[in-house]
Amino acid sequence: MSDAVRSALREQRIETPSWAYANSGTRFKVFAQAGVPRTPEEKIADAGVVHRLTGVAPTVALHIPWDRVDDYAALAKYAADHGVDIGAINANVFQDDDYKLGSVTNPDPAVRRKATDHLLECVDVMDATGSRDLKLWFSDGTNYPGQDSIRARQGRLAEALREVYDRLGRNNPDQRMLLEYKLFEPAFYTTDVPDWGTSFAHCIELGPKATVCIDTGHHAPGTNIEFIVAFLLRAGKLGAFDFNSRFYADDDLMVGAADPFQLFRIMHEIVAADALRPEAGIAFMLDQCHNIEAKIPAIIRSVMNVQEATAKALLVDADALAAAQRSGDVLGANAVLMDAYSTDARPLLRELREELGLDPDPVAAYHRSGYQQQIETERVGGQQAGWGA
Ligand code: PSV
Ligand code: MN
Repeated sequence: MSDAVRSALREQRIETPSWAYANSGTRFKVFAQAGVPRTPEEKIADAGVVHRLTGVAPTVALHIPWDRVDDYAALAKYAADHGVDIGAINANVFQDDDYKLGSVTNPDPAVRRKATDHLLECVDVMDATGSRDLKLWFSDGTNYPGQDSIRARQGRLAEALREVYDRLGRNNPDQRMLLEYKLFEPAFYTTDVPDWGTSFAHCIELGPKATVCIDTGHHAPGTNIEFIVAFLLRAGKLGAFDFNSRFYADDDLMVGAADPFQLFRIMHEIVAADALRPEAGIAFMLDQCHNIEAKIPAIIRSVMNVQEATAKALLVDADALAAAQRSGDVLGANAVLMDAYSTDARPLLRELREELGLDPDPVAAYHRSGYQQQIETERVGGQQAGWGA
């Protein structure tokens, strides 16, 4: 492994989401697990363990109000004491009764005001935690043709985004807005931010602090996600990933579980554009739910899956690829990519972890650590965190 590959892997940063440590499920059933956090602090403690074992997950994203506390500066201090920083602040304008017909696109101006105020509150939270990124996902849309004006809703969306955008950076010039899209669900007919093009257009209108967040689970089957990655990278408008994988709709399974080749192709575009470096400003985040599997080992596994895909992307022989592409050698170019993808990157990553003083097998290290038994014994009573809690 070349020094460049080694140092790129050492520098890689993957953010874990607070909600992945909590209980989750489908609309049919949430299965509770023993030892699940009851407070934002306990979620952060779990994120600290994932970082300690993997060495590449130094930030944890919060979701407001799921992670609402009285003192966010104190929460950031608590996180630092556990070896992690607070990452993106995710707004939540999808769980109040008021939002039945939408949040920032609701036909009622009073509901729009309430939703926009929540987004502004999230920027206040960012000021207190030192977070750079505000991540916005809107469940807004309609279920039936004629229900509302599609065009008017776009106008209302633009207005709310503008107000929030203009509030960014008052105390921290690095603050950014990440606008996430999702094809459908919960709205079934129109969704107000359904695809990367809509998100891109709003981000362009807003200005340089607004960029697109690609949630890998939010596309129609067969969508070429690496094309979207390449396009947005060229335009300087790719801000972040919400990594997960899907077999059918938004399944929120472990990244790299359903289609590791797709993850490799995505990471190849990132590496080819030299966008892996933290200074490139792309946040590599997980957005997953572990409904039936043990949560902390699943999150560790997910971090490792991203590392593996990244290592393979870094192993692509860029010179050989460029030469084959220049000479129109279709099979040769494809072979260069497939050679890298077919390489077993696990020994390299084990070596790297040892160099960093980590256990080469973080999942086994977790099972040996006794942490799971500890949280199962200690976290008894109280209300386990989960959707809406
Ligand atoms: C919506 O499906 C989404 O991907 C958004 O990122 C939300 O914030 C997150 O899931 C909630 O789990
Ligand atoms: Mn997401």
